Amino acid sequence: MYLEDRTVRLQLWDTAGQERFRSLIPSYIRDSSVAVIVYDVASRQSFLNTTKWIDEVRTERGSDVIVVLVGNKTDLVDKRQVSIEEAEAKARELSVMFIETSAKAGFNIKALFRKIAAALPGMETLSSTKQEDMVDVNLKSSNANSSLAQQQSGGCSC
Ligand SMILES: Nc1nc2c(ncn2[C@@H]2O[C@H](COP(=O)(O)OP(=O)(O)OP(=O)(O)O)[C@@H](O)[C@H]2O)c(=O)[nH]1
Ligand SMILES: [Mg+2]
Repeated sequence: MYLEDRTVRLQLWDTAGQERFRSLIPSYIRDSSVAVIVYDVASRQSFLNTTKWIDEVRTERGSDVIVVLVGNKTDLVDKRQVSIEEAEAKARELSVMFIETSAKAGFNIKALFRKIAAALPGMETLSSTKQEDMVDVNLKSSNANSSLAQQQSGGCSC
């Protein structure tokens, strides 16, 4: 995919979520830069299950891996069991990225992959990533008068 002036090649490995394939998953995790953990917004149980998957990824790779929690099937509006707020709170608490999608409606799929690509090591300089990771830094001078004088003279206060 193209991200601003860069070409990013993503290799995707789709693991099976069923319990009987569980023992195979650590070998996928070990070689991956990103883990995308998908639940169904119409299934509270699938949302609850994501905790153990996130734990498993963290146990295997610590902070060397980017984790994205994805709430899929947003098209099932009347069947929703997990709110976006609850999922966002969980993602914040576990320090993982989060996005809601609908594979069926094609909603946010491109955004998901752009988010993943932009979060990869070495992509920090992209303006699209800088925006959401930006932190407000308030530089306060101990001498209010000198700060004011600098501003008035057009000087930089940093
Ligand atoms: N309504 C709706 N159904 C979806 C969406 N995405 C997938 N599905 C359906 O959900 C079911 C499960 O989809 P899969 O892609 O097999 O899910 P999976 O997580 O890969 O399942 P495993 O490979 O068994 O772990 C299928 O019937 C899909 O058609 C979506 O965005 N909306
Ligand atoms: Mg599958």
